[in-house]
Amino acid sequence: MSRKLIEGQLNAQGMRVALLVSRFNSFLTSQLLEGASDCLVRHGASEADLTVVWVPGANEIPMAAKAAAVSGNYDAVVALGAVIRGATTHADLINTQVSRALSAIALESGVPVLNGVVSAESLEQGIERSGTKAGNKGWDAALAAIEIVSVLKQL
Ligand code: INI
Repeated sequence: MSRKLIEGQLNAQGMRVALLVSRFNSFLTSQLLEGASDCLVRHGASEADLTVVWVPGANEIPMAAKAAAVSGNYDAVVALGAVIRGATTHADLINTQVSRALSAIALESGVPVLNGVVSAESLEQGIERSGTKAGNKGWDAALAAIEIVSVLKQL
């Protein structure tokens, strides 16, 4: 008997996604938003099925993520933020709290919540991860959203 295999299809057609974006470091997060939207649309999502939600900072992303996840309106929630370590004393705390909260919301709600929050040591590193030489973490999170939504549909 052959093994059963479940793997994600990278097709975002009909996928409804909430894109949560923090205004803090918006020159970076706006690039993450462009990367995430571009990824979803290029994989078949319709612009009309994407909802962009701006929140003050990374700390506020989980609150909006919870509301979006339990609303029943979205197949996935993609969190986009940028926390620069050199710029604040509490960056580690923000990163830890946000990533734990996002995982908990996904598990509790059953709706995938993808973490596209850039955590960088410096502004330069933040720029590198927001659409320059180290790619675009927004795109990566959106692609992971497409894949996991497809996997969960098959389980
Ligand atoms: N918010 C961020 O999204 N990135 C940061 O780097 C950051 N720093 O450096 O402090 C940041 N702080 C604001 C925070 O997310 C909240 O908006 C604020 O604390 C109000 O709750």
